[in-house]
Amino acid sequence: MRERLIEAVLAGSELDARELTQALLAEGVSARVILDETLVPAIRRAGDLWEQGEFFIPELMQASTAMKGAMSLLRPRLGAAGDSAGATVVIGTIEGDIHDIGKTLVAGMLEAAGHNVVDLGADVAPARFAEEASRSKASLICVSALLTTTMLNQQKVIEERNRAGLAHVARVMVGGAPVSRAWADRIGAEGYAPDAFSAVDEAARLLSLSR
Ligand code: B12
Repeated sequence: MRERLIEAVLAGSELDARELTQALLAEGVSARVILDETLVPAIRRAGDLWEQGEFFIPELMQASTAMKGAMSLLRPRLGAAGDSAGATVVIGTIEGDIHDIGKTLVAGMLEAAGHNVVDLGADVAPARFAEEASRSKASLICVSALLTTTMLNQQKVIEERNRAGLAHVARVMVGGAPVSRAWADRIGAEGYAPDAFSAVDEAARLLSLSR
């Protein structure tokens, strides 16, 4: 059934992807296993097919829509054992970048951990993160980037945050496939996590610094 779910994502069939996800859940397979061992490999395989010239952007878009449909069933079940301090978190994908699957997963995990998440979506201007953090009194700003070109703009979020006088109020956590701890250190981001699961622990660490 997992192979069929991978096929459904690759075929861009949201309906099938949702049905198969539901069936796997009914069989008792955990949401995390479905995500890690089926959906994430499926979207990566779509990326490989794209690199090999077998997929074009529309196929990749359909695959991501199918993946998001399946993910919406998993999100309420991805309960994380993190800090449920109920902090306000502002999250978005940086300006110039429309990749939002990973960001949405991180947002879902933080929500599952008990935080109040304000999701600004994708292609978000650096100043907008700081404005929203100020408006919603957020203690954490999360910035996703999937492109080596757009990750440069993550630094601008930190500059805008500092300019708004929020340096000691709202910590910044960065992430996304090309992002690393070394990059986070270089641009002055307080936090970094390689995936949505460790993002919950990293958020708890950063929030404990703020207290
Ligand atoms: C799906 C996809 C798309 C879809 C996006 C649909 C959507 N709504 O998101 C579409 C088709 C639109 C797309 C477009 C493009 N794409 Co694209 N895309 C991908 C693909 C195949 C998968 C990305 C994905 O969703 N992965 C699955 C998620 C779960 O993983 P993730 O995003 O890494 O997120 C995890 C972690 O990184 C982390 N994380 C993510 N964000 C955050 C944030 C924080 C705060 C934290 C702590 C953690 C964290 O946690 C997540 C969950 O565990 C990748 C290839 C790949 N293998 O990654 C290419 C890829 C990212 N795309 C690429 C490119 C080049 C493009 C285009 C420029 C193509 C073009 N010529 O038009 C455009 C960009 C348009 C733009 N301006 O943004 C390149 C980037 C190369 C680079 N290094 O810069 C890649 C790597 C493909 C490749 N090998 O060349 N793409």
